[in-house]
Amino acid sequence: MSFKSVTAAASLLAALAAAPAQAGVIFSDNFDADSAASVLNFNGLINWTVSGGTIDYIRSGGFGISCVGGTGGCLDMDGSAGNAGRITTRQVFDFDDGVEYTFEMMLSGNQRGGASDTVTYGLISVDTGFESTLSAGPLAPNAPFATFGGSLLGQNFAGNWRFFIEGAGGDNIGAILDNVVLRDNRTANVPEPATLLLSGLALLAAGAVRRRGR
Ligand SMILES: [Ca+2]
Ligand SMILES: [Ca+2]
Repeated sequence: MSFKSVTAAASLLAALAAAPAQAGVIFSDNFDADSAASVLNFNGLINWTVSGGTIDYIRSGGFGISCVGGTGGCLDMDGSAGNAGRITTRQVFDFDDGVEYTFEMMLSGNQRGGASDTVTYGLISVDTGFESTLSAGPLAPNAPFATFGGSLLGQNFAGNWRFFIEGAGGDNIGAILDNVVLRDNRTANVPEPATLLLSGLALLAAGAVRRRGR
């Protein structure tokens, strides 16, 4: 390897090392970019389709609702049409068998009094329509934001899937959803390969310099 190609490779690796440190994240949504204002029965989510009812898009502070961090956007999982809706990822995930993935979302109570709310979530197979469903809640109306979800370990898991999250009921005040994250745990908990490569490259470069010095 010439010194020039070593330099070029080092530049490339430096760029890789500067990539976001969110190791393992294969999908995330904080709902901050979907709309500049609150919209009832919103159906224009960037990353999700809405079906089986409606959701409301909330800009933090709208309708007396705070999103995570008191800023940006979030969703009321029971919209304003008397039937809580389901959101389903537009993205299809091609999972591998035997691999652990982690799904997390933040939910608060409805923040407006009244009955407690439950949310279901899970995977739906694009290939067969099969659904694997879990439940979060019930959440008291004043329950603060907390993380729900957990690991999904694939057995007979290969294939194409979408994620869904669905409110329950129809009183038009639902649990509040924010900060959805999906991780591939193969890469979430290991040292960044770019760091290891850079170490190897430093050794190569040292060797090249030694040879030039002869
Ligand atoms: Ca948000
Ligand atoms: Ca409700």
